[in-house]
Amino acid sequence: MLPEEKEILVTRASMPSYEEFIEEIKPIWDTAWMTNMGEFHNRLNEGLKEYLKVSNLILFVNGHMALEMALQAMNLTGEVITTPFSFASTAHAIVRNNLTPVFCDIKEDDYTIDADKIEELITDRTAAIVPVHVYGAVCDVEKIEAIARKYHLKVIYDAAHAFGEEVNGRGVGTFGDASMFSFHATKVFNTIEGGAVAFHDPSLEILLNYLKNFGITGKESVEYIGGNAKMNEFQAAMGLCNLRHVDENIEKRKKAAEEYRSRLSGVPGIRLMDEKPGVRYNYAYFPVAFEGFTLTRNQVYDLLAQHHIFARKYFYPLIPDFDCYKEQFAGARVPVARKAAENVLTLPLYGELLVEEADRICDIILNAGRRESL
Ligand code: T4K
Repeated sequence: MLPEEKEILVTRASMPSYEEFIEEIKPIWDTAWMTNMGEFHNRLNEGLKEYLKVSNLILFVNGHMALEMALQAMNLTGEVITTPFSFASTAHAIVRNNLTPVFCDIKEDDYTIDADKIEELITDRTAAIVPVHVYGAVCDVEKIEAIARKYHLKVIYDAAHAFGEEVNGRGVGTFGDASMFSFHATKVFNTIEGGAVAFHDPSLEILLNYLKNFGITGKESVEYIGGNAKMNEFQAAMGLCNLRHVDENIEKRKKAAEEYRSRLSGVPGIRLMDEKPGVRYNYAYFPVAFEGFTLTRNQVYDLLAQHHIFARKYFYPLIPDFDCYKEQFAGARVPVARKAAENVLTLPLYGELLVEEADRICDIILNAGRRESL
């Protein structure tokens, strides 16, 4: 296959070598212990606490259930202020807890919730804020903390995209009351499927552990209406392997991301996401906004697809415009988020993406842009 015919998807899961994984899971055949908080689960839990620089962490079967159960553990009622510019999971976790999402607009420079617009949405029913570190851009954590303190609100971050990020050396999962990380195959670090909640109040640990195991509290007692959200031993084993390589993986992503940045920054009509000083980024996604470029976002998407390059429109449509929400929320006043949903394309980015491939993607976009402007 010619290099220009090779299919390039938006991401490609990072995996250890076949031999490394097989060696890792061998002991499971001795113990036959495959799930329910086994040895691999517990080792990964400790390893991740250290890597993420958080004091309290509980593993889950996936990021979505982690977020749902973090919200359940907070015992909230009423409204939750959140972003419309995210994956379905964020709003679904709120609604599935019988809470009402209130959509706050986002910032143009990094697509995170606009903290200056939160206060005007607070009512006497507001219980919490669920911001998202979307694409790995860290939210305005200080402003959000000040608002939460002033109005006695809980803050639960959706940090699905922010694995391993730090702000001035502090783990991103230490902000707010809790943070959810996703370890899905498409993420910077994966356990095939998986997730975790990092949290501030250590007394939540017992409750979260009960909730993920049906609310069972003893041999003959069930005190909570929990679910089944346990990470199994094979997932944890994949995590233990991937954790050994995650720094190397982030370095490789960084190289491809830097190539995109150097080729695309300063091009009229193309806007790249701002990077803030003091943040250790993980290069999870590379979003590009086409605003007044010679091609629209959708034209760039189609053009790349003709070259077997499958970028993605994360996050289109906007959550309030989903079929399941539009009746109630399509009127949400979120113009910046609407514009982002129309204009942003996330380019392929993963550890194995070669710098030359990133370069070729830029060539395709820039050459077509030049042709159109003639
Ligand atoms: N909050 C936010 C902000 C999130 O973005 C997500 C998940 C969540 C919460 C919930 O976390 P989890 O419960 O998922 O842990 C993908 C992922 O399924 C989803 O985890 C992720 N966000 C979302 C942004 O992207 P799709 O429907 O776009 O995935 P899919 O199947 O099209 O895969 C994308 C590309 O990834 C493929 O083209 C190739 C590559 N891939 C995919 C899979 C499944 C692999 O290389 N290996 C694989 O096994 O949702």
